[in-house]
Amino acid sequence: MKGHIMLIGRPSDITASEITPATVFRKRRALIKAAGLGTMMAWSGLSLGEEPKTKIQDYSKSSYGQEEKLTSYRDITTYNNFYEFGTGKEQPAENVGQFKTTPWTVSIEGEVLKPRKLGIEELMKLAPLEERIYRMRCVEGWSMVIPWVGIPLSSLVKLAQPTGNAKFVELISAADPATMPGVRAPILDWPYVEALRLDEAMHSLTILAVGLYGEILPAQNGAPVRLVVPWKYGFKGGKSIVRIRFVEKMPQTTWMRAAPREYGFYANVNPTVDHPRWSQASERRIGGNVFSRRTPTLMFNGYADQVAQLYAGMDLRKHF
Ligand SMILES: Nc1nc2c(c(=O)[nH]1)N[C@H]1C(S)=C(S)[C@@H](COP(=O)(O)O)O[C@H]1N2
Ligand SMILES: [Mo]
Repeated sequence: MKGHIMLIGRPSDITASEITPATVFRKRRALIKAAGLGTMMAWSGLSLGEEPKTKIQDYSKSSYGQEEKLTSYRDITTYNNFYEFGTGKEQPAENVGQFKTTPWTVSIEGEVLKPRKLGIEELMKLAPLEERIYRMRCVEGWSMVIPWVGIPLSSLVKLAQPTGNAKFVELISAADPATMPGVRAPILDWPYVEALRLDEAMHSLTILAVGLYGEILPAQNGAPVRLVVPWKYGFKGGKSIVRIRFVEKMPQTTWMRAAPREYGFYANVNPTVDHPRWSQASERRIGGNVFSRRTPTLMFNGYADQVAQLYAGMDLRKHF
């Protein structure tokens, strides 16, 4: 068995928000100092530890999640799981420097009438860009509230025109050893693969995200395009997607291959199905302090009204 954080012991309960950014900024400051870049950055109007941002021009707000308190931009972009850039929570933000997200094409393949390569600019025009504020829950027991900007995955499925044989959609992430240091190590079986049943892919909550907080997605969050499925554990949301393949048989996903007893195909957030090594009954919202209480985890991450019917008649203990 391969060694990686999700497989080793219980996830630590250290509060990320206070500790992580400070550590990142300290390291980055040291790097910038070493490279003599301090004056250059001051010159360009950026302060230390701040990345340039690019506003998304045309997107509309939506009513999704308006009542939620948003996790800060800093927490969302410095506390990440993106093992292609290392297994530490701060490593993705630190290690994405060489990773190029333009130009970018997504290849649509398999059981479709219209296989094709789609440039990221074309993909962003498949449907009106919309902000969706979603609760996100990691299998490790922490959660965030993230204002994504994206399009429904269904708009891409409609463009592809799946044949009658297509039952699942496989989403394959980039795996470039030259620019993704984690890919040079046997952390997982690269490339990272996730998949959905076709009806899950068509559900209106399922989006391809290209931005957050109205800005183009930062690399550490899966630029230029990543999957977001808010009723499932975070690992279903593959980042930096390069191929979308329509298939007849249920794909073996990366985490199923890594640890089939621990990570099932469905990965629906379910407080009554514990991870074999820890409880899933509660969660810790990132951005609190050490005294913040864990809150009860909700079935389907609180989206049961909208998605429970997808699993009618299924034994969700067996199909975890
Ligand atoms: N390609 C790829 N996608 C990935 C991962 C990864 O390691 N590689 N980690 C997953 C996990 S475990 C989580 S919780 C979310 C985290 O997304 P965020 O960092 O944008 O919050 O990304 C998911 N997508
Ligand atoms: Mo996760």
